Amino acid sequence: MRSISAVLLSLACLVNAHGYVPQIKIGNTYIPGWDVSKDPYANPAPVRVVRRTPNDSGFISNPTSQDITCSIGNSNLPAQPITATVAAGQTVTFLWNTWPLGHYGPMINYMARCSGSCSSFKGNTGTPWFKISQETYANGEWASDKFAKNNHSWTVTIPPKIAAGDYLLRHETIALHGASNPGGAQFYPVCVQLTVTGGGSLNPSGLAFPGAYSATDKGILFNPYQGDAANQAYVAPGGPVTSGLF
Ligand SMILES: [Cu+2]
Repeated sequence: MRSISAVLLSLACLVNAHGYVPQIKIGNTYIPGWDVSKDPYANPAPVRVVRRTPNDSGFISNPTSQDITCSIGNSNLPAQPITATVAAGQTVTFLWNTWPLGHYGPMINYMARCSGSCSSFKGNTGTPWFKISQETYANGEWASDKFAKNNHSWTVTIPPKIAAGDYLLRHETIALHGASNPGGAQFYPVCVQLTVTGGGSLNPSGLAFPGAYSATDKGILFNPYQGDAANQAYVAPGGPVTSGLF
């Protein structure tokens, strides 16, 4: 049975625009992201390090669609011609414009080495992706609520041991408030184009987007209201964090 609050949250979901990433921060430097409220309408289209989407801040409900790679419509849009430079071991902070409490779910981060230039790399074929970090549920709180309470920002550390080069960083939250039914999970991925400097010699890969997720994965078809999430031992989709990166 769905609680009243679950129903209200679902309604809020329908009428409110969802969050997006209008700004990122690397070290102490703020860099424009993709502002869904303005950037799709600007002419000429702005050049950004965060991959563009149409005028859509909604969610993806089919984890095997082309949209799962880098957000809605991204596979049909030209990639951006620039990257942001970050040293291996340094952090990238995603400064979302908003995020609601109660969109229970994990925060997950992946990377993929751009084959050739990131400006011509879609990331939607082969298995270039690897998981670099994730948080699920800890200390009585979903990672998504920790994110919402932290001024809807999330900081990702670039693994110190990956090889220097150009990469996509795929940052994602999955909202599980409606995920007890198949197709009810909501995916919110966003990709940023990075040039990683320094680093080590590792060149991990192994995951595909689309491909890494299916609608019936335990971490995707999941009822977050069925008792304490800790007792359900929630396991995020996409497998474990790649070992040896840090
Ligand atoms: Cu929502």
